Amino acid sequence: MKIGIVLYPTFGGSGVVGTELGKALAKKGHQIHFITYSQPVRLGSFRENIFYHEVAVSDYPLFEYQPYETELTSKMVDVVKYEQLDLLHVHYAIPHASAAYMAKQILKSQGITIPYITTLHGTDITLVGKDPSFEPVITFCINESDAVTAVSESLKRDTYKHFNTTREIHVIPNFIAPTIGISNASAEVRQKYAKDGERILCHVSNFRKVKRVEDVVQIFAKVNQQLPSKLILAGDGPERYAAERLVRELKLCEKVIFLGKVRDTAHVLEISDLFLLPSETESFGLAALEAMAVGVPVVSSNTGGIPEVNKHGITGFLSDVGDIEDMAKNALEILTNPETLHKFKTQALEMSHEFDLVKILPMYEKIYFDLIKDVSK
Ligand code: GMT
Repeated sequence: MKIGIVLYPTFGGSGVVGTELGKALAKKGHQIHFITYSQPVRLGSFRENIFYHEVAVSDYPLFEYQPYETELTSKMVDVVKYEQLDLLHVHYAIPHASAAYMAKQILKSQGITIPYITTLHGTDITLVGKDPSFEPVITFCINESDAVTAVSESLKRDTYKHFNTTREIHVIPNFIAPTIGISNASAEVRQKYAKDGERILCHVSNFRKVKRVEDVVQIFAKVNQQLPSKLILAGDGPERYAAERLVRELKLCEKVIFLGKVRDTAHVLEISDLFLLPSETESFGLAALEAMAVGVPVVSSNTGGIPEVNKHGITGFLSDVGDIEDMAKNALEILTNPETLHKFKTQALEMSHEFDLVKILPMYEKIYFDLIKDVSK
C-alpha cells in the first residue's frame, strides 16, 4: 500500500507513534510518505520505502498568522495525486483531520477517491479539541473520517462524552517500537549520575502544565529524604522554569539533573529505577510504556488511559492526581528493597510486551485494507 502519514514532527507522543508506525509499515514493504513541516525527530536517516514531503510554511507579510492548514492541504493533494497514494492516515485531529477532509474533497472534484483515517491521541480531544473554538470542526472531522482510532478505551469514552458523534471508534493502543531496548553501556552511564547505592528516578515529558512537573519534584524530595537518590528530568517546555525554581527552593540542585530535550530517551530510561508520571490527564502515557519496555516501574496518577498501561501493584502504582504523599510512599515501597525493585522491574517489562508492535501493527493494517477494499468496490 502507499500510505500518506500526517503528524506533528516534534517530541510529542503522537509524533512518535506516527513516525514509528510509518517506519514499521515501511519495513513490511508498504510505501510511506510523511507529510509535515519538518523531519520527524524519530525518523532517523534514509530508509527504504520512506519518503518525506515538507510543507513549506509561507511568510507572507499580510498574514499575522500563517495559514498552515491550507498549505498542508495543498501538499496532501499534491502528494496523493503524484505519488498515487491509497490512503491518508492523520495523527492528531487538529488541524490534520480537517486538512485531510478538505484534501479529500478537492481530490474528489478531480475524480480521485482517497480515504483518510484519523487517530485521536489525547490532547486533541481532552484539552484542546473540546474547547468551543475547535469543537464544531473536530466533531465534523470525526464524523467525516473514513475510520477513527483512539489510543485507549479511556480516550474513546472521552470522545463520546465531549463530542456529538456516534461514529465507530477503534481502540488501537500505542506500542513499543523495536528501537527501544537496553544497551550495554547503561552501567557505565549510570555511574556518571548516581553513586553506588543511590536510586535514580526519572521523568520524561514536554513540561506542559498537564504533566504536573512540580509534583515530580515534590515526590522526589520526599523520596530523597528517606533514600539517597537522584532525579533526571528529560524534556523541556513551559513549566521548566517553575520546576527549576522549586528545585532551588528545596535545595536539591545537586540531586536533580535537567537534561533538556533528548532525542533518544531510551538511554535515560535504561539507567533509571523508577519513572514518575503524575499527570493531570493522560490519554495513554506512552512515556510510561517506554519506561516499562526497558524494565522501569512506574509511579503515576490514576487518570485517563494510564491504568490501561500501568497496573497497580504489578508494574508500579496509581494514586489520585496531586496526591504526592501517596506517590512518594509508593515510590519508596518499590525502591527501598532490592528484591521488590527487581520484582517490579520484571513485571513492568513483562507487561510492556502486551504492547509489542508485532501485536499492534496488524490492527492498523486491517483498517487500511478494509478502507481500500471499500474504495475499490
Ligand atoms: O502528552 C503530550 O502533551 C503530547 C501528546 C501528543 O499529542 O503528542 O500526547 C498524547 O498522545 C500520546 C500518544 O498517543 C499519549 O501517550 C499521551 O498520553 C497523550 N497526552 C495526553 O493525553 C496529555
